[in-house]
Amino acid sequence: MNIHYANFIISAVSPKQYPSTQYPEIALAGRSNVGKSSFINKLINRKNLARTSSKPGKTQTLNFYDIEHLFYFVDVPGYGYAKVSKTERAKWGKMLEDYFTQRHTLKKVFLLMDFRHDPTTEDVQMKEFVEYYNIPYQIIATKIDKIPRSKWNKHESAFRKKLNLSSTQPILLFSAETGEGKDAAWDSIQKAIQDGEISE
Ligand SMILES: Nc1nc2c(ncn2[C@@H]2O[C@H](COP(=O)(O)OP(=O)(O)OP(=O)(O)O)[C@@H](O)[C@H]2O)c(=O)[nH]1
Ligand SMILES: [Mg+2]
Repeated sequence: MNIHYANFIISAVSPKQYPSTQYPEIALAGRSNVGKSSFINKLINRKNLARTSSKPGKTQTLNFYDIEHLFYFVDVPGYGYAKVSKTERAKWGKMLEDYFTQRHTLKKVFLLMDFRHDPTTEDVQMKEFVEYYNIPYQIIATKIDKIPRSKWNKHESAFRKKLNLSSTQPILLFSAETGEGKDAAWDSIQKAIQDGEISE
């Protein structure tokens, strides 16, 4: 996919701030520092449209990016950042629950998880959360360039076990560094945003 137009639209914390133009949406969720912003930038070939953060946990809003006037990427603030207070955490939970329950244009959630480590308890909870709300999702293992190819199978098995995935459920292996997995990610997006429509 060749992207000509990609633009940051709005930071939102509550439904009334979501963009009113109704494009299908793909949300990126995952722990802080997992590579959500880098994923967006790599897919659209921009260095820094989605701000990659030096301070993890700093972004506390849903950031909407218009891609080609075709769909939105929604960069969801990361979880698992220890220095966030209980109040902040509760606000974050409410923001996500509002978003998942009220945003009917949401087509799929990409759940990003660091391929180097076993999924965390919060990763597992996030997966259960989207399953609970019946939202289609895709597990994306990030930073695969940091793991030698010979160990990929081992890491993938660990993911399957921890996340309790069926053997047919795909894990998309991705690197924002090398671009590996980019085509598969675009395929997944295209399937999701065409959902229910007759493609021409
Ligand atoms: N080697 C490697 N580094 C990556 C990859 N993806 C992201 N990074 C690095 O990981 C760090 C965090 O990336 P971000 O994209 O800012 O992570 P994020 O999930 O958006 O983080 P928050 O916005 O804090 O939730 C940056 O230093 C990136 O350069 C990858 O695929 N490979
Ligand atoms: Mg980010």
